[in-house]
Amino acid sequence: MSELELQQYLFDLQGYLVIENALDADEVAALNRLIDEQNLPPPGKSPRFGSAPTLGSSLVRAESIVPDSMDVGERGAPVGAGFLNWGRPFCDLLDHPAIMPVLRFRLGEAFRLDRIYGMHMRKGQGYGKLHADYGATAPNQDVQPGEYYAFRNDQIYEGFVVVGWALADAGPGHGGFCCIPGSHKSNYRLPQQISENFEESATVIIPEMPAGSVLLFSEALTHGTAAWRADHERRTLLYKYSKSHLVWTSKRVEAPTEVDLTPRQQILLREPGDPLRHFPSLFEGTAV
Ligand SMILES: O=C(O)CCC(=O)C(=O)O
Ligand SMILES: [Fe+2]
Repeated sequence: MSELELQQYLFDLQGYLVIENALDADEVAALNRLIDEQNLPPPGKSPRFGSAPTLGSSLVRAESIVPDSMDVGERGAPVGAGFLNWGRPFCDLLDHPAIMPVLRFRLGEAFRLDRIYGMHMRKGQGYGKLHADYGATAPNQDVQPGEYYAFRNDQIYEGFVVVGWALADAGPGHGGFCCIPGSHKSNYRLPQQISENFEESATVIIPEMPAGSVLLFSEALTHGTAAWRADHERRTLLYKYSKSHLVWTSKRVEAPTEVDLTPRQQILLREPGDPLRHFPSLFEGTAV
């Protein structure tokens, strides 16, 4: 069985996948140095930094979704490019070879970057609660069905894949990203008994992610953020991808002014469009 087949199996089974050593120690250090240079305020009420686009929508209904107006530490213009403006290493993660084959399997040939933000947390900091953006536990259950694609129980089952780059060690002893493995396939809403005490629930796990690991997960997975327990600061960069015709917000991540993107990276920032008709393949003439 090839490595990709193994990754496909695990992603499908668990709703998430961790690839260790996707970045080497020098690459992790370079990204951390560039973040340090931003002189961000210490992690505050919201752990987010470097977001794009900034949302702040009054239409946000889900309590679990924190409007980006709560973000702190925004620097660099235009604000619509977020941390992509902080240097080429952030842009090179957009289509890093470790993630492209997995994203292709989940999202097809044509997909786009919907939004980005970083997460930093200090010891003792908690955040959020368990949530899923698609499926039985999602807040969008009552949307009207669309046309020509399969809906079960009028629910949206298509979704997003989140890519999270660990720039500091994270794992069961530290806190950070947590999830209920396999919950992207669940037919029932998350029971209150689990959501109320999710950090104590045996069904909720925190994957081991040494610095340099990359995490991919479906937004249909029930997931959240466990309180940070480590002495060192949590640092994760999140890149959220969707099929080319799907969007989360009416705003877009803008191209950075400080870095020239490659043609493939530029495709990721295009306006949404029907796959391969109004949005090109990301894999034309490439090995991955
Ligand atoms: O990495 C985390 O703490 C969870 C972030 C999250 O909820 C998300 O990306 O949707
Ligand atoms: Fe989330």
